[in-house]
Amino acid sequence: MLIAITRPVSPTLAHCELTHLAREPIDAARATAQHAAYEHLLSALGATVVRVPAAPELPDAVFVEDTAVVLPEIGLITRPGAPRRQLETPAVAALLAKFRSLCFLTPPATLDGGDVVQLGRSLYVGRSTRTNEAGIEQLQTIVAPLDYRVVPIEFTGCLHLKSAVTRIGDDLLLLNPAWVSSTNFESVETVPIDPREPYAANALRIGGTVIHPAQFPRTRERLVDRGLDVVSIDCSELAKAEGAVTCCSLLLDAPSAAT
Ligand code: CIR
Repeated sequence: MLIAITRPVSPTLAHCELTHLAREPIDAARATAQHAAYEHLLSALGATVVRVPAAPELPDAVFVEDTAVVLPEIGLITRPGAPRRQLETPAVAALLAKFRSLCFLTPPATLDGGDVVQLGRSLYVGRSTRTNEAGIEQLQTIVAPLDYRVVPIEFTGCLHLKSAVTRIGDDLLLLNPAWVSSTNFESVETVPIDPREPYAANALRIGGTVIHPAQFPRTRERLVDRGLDVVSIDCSELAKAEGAVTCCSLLLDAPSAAT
């Protein structure tokens, strides 16, 4: 069964970390409603939503993607690059331990799950303000025996690699060419976002469906033209906190008995 790990929106979301966006008021109640619709959609698409307990005092706790990298073989608990966000990981680890053997990054490594794009046995990892060389090296050491290769990627313009590129098909990526070069992903086809929608590359694929932010209709058009099944969702309030659709869940397969 497909498990989607999520975590409630904190009432302190307006105090979130921000890197590329100017701070503006965030309506936590509206963000909570958008998050509830997101969870509902995950359920409708066949996922069992399992929530990490709320952490009202941790503004960015809703962005669970950054706290772990989940592979079929292991769950790697990260050390998020924003020090305040490292407080988010223990509760995620406690829950993820029900589904995976856990590994942990250790200092001085930092790595955000939002910087890791998986394509088969390749883990593309963005060099970012959150993910450092030690983080990439420790990831490599942990996953090499499991037969994964780690490919460091340069990108620019956004917080995480997954803001610039995400997987929307078995061998298909949605990508902002202004932020990351498609030449990094050899032998994989890419769909470029509409250049007027720079934040539109973050999409979440579940089965044959692509969840995509409703704020980006022009890029959606490109996905639909491509024959993809797209469900648009309003995550405009979470976007003010520099989040989008991948960052609010960790998706993993688990045997039915594990829940
Ligand atoms: C942060 O700066 O860490 C949060 N405000 C946003 C994190 C979004 N995470 C993601 O896209 N993977």
